[in-house]
Amino acid sequence: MSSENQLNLYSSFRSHFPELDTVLLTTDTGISYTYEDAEHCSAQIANYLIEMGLKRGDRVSAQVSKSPQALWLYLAVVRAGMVFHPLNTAYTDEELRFFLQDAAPAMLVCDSGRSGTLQMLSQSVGVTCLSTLDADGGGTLMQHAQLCSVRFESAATNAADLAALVYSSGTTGRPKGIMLSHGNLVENIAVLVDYWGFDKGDCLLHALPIFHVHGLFVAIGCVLMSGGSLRWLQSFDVNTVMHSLPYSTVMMGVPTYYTRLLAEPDFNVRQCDLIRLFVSGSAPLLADTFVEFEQRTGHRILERYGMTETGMNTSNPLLGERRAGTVGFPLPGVEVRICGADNGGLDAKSVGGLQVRGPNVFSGYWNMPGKTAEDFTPDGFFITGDQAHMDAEGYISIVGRSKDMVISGGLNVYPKEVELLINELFEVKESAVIGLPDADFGEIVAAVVVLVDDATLSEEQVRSALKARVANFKVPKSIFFVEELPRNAMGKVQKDTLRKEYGSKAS
Ligand code: MLC
Ligand code: AMP
Repeated sequence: MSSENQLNLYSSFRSHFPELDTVLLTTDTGISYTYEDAEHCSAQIANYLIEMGLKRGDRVSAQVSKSPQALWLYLAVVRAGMVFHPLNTAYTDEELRFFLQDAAPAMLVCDSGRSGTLQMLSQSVGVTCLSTLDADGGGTLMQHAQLCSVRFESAATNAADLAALVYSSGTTGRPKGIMLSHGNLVENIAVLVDYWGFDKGDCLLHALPIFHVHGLFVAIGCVLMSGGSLRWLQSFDVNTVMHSLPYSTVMMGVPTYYTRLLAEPDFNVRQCDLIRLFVSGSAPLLADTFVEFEQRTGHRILERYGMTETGMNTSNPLLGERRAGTVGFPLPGVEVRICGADNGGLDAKSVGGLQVRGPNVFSGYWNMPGKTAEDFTPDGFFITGDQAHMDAEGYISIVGRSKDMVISGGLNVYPKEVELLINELFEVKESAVIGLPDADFGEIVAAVVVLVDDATLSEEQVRSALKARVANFKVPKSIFFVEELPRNAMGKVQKDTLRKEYGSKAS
């Protein structure tokens, strides 16, 4: 392969680093780390991974708390040409077993509190190398890495080489590994830096988790590719966010972050003195929230639209009008079309399936060539499963989903996965899982359950059975017991009827 194709995400970041003694991030406990820390610590971890026998292309799975060291780990993995596989910290052992079996990583990094259980679990699925990394940076990973050299030459990866493997569940209940290349990430982040006007003077308030595209690639990427800095919060705590806003120029969040800020009587315009941009995404931002936020702060939140498979696709403009209820225009280099069932183009203003093509679009699902082929059109557009329309000025609105999916507080839940688990309960005949509107999370997961004759089961029993098996955010917050589920003539459960019936009854 010619050197023209050479591209490494870390090297692309590195070429935008300012003087290495510049502060890169400041934590909520007031500890600062410089760009030199990022450069040296990621080199040490990369050297350690190689010392442990890991090679280019090997997956490194990480189920770790958010910490500066977790960020160094991500940078080290892509720097060494390995594949970063982030895992939600809420995943249970059972969920983890699937991910480890499927991704077959060469190393798992986890919190030392879980290392006993995970040691056995990972060995049982053939993952022999385990390191620990705790929220305070302690654990075996940094202990060993600190003994390694602070010099490391980034791997000469190519644009098409994998940088990350990020899982999302699917409509069949089986999670899919989304393969993201160095090219996908570099291209998309570079466009965002330019489109949103990032530069080295920016300080981004980072309260998002770092196991998803939004917090990991978009937020961190924009900073590292512009030489700016991060106000690094452990998680979204509304008071800490209000205290951190006065030091920040940009905030990125899911809509819940903005509704939680608005719910605080103390949240005010003075805290936003330095802020030049609020960005929202991962779930629909209600027009009411947009309007209320502008009334309270004078800021019009910039809403954008993306997916794990594609990174960011569309955005409201930085300088032009940001329109409530829309996700703006296709980003430069990203082709977006709205199609009917036959993939044909539609008349202006019609609602149809949104499809995307561009250098940001992933290369396929890990070990699932059939599913990959199914989700692309013959001319190379990715079928997102989102329903959209475009207004006369070209603003796109996401108006629904053809995929059965709930987005709760920015986290996706696929009903099928939860239904399968509920249906496994001895007392349950069948169930339907739906999303219901919620003022805080946007949508919450709810379950409508039919019991077998004479069986008894409480909401709490269903919840605790599920909590043992899946991450908390997938556990239904409302559960309704019914005699039977409404079905259409074809025997399909009518989820719309359930959503209408239970929409106002969610607890
Ligand atoms: C936590 N819980 C949730 C939840 N988060 N339940 C539903 N939906 C969620 N998102 C659970 C908790 O475990 C707890 O369960 C109970 O709900 C109440 O928790 P909480 O204290 O209110 O939640 P909190 O810890 O404050 O977290 C809420 C949140 C967080 C919104 C701050 O979920 C968050 O940061 N979400 C962002 C997710 C994200 O980064 N999405 C980007 C995906 S990338 P119990 O049982 O203990 O009471 C993507 C692409 C793109 O979509 O376009 O960006
Ligand atoms: P994920 O699988 O976590 O990457 O989630 C991607 C999905 O989030 C998209 O397919 C959309 O359904 C949804 N999404 C992301 N941003 C927005 C937005 N601004 N408005 C509406 N839905 C969004």
